[in-house]
Amino acid sequence: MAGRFSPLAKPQGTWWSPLGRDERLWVAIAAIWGLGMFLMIAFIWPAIGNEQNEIQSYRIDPAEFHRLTMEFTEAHQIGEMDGVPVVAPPPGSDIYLEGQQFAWRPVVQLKRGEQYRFLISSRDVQHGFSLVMERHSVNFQVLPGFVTAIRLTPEQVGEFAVVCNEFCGAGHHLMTGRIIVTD
Ligand SMILES: [Cu+2]
Repeated sequence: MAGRFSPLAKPQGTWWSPLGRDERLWVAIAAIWGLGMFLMIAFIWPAIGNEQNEIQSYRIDPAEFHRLTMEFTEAHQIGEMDGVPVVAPPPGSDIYLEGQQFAWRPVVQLKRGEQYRFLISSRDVQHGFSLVMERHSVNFQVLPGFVTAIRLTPEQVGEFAVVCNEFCGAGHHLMTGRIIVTD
């Protein structure tokens, strides 16, 4: 009796007996399904999908990233929106976008059909970067100390919200950035 509740004792019952027919079937279905999803993600969508974003990341000192963002903002500022600077960098340029409790800085104004490279990082805590834009819908984590770089060619004119998708504090719900695309 004493051995019955010992983790070393052989368990009682029949659950360790060989798999039954139904169990084998369900394990096989799950394995095939998993393999199918792996093939879709790794090979099929990259070959035929049109929402593929080339995403890179590298390490950076948050203070250095902040300095680069300020430098970039000063160089290209054209105005202000709700206390956040608005920048209009030339096509082809690198764009620094910094998340901070509770805002994305700066607001970026782009030209339709031109390519830009976004460099995105956080100054303080973990944030989420979520953008819904034709061919460029992305959603990823933004961490202090890491830069996420994405190439973006806006093909639609309009105002796009950058939503923080990671709960980052009391003002999280207010943390919306802006990307403006003009002709
Ligand atoms: Cu946030």
